[in-house]
Amino acid sequence: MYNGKARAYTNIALIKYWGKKDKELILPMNNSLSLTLDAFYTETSVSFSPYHTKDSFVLDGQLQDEKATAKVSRFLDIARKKAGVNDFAQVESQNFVPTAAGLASSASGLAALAGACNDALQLGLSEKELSQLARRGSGSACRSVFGGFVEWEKGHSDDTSYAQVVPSDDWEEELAMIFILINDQQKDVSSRDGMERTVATSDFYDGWLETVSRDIQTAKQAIAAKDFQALGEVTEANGLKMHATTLAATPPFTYWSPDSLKAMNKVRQIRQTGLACYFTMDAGPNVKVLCQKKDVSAILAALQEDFTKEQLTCAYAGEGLKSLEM
Ligand code: 2P0
Repeated sequence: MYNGKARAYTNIALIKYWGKKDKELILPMNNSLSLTLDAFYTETSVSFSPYHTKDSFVLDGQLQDEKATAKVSRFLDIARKKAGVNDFAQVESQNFVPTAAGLASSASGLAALAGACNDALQLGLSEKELSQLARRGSGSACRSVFGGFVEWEKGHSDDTSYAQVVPSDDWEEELAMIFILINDQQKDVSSRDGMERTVATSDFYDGWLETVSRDIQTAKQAIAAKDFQALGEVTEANGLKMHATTLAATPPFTYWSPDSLKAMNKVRQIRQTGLACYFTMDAGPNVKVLCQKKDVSAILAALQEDFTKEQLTCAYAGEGLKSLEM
């Protein structure tokens, strides 16, 4: 029996990953840039043993079905191949999220699993190699290997596609992200299906690709200059462009719900009162608000005029993947 355990934090992209060039290797169409956050994380332990007769996956105390276990098994196969091991594994994961509002993240989950496998199988991977391995589980997971600002270099092969830290002189310590949890009755389009449909059919996808590298440059310059307005503006614009591509897909779809629009408008109103804050959204209805730590209480107070306290969670910069004692 050989065991490993690790913790990884979730990350939110300021410049989004949207579309795959290679589905098998999970190579993205464009670079992305994220902020790792402290509020949501996953702890995962894995134990391989010749006595296990199949892989099993327990998430938050619940034994998972075949479909969820198959996704974990596909990832374990990659790790097993690296180690030259054939044993089955028991995987146990716990998501730490402040409320049960659908914020469980594949980024923290697959990054933690990569770290746990690295320890259990004694793969001795560097951070760069851990990022490459996590990417095979879920694209955004490669960014959760690192803390603070992180860029995923799209690369052109398994070896060249990985994330690295964006130098920031610890500026992220001055920033925050407020999550506005939106309850939504809509049926989900998974990010995996959503990006596939968009790449295959959206008339706007070429426009997305044409501008995203410029957005990455703008974001990196803003981080280097500690220019919050510039970072906020490019974050908000890039997120809107990503969501615009879904409206031009066939069939069209959107992750926005009426309350998402209400939240976006509220953020614009708060900004007009002189408090710097900018929104972004991912493959779901929740709205995330990038702001500066010094403004958090004023922005929370303004958001509470339209949203309940339970809907609001504030996160700060988080750290990278960490090995834990079993
Ligand atoms: C991102 N998203 O950059 C973008 C923005 C959602 C919208 O990465 O198929 O779970 O496992 O590689 O990483 C969510 O997609 O997708 C995501 P897979 P993943 O954060």
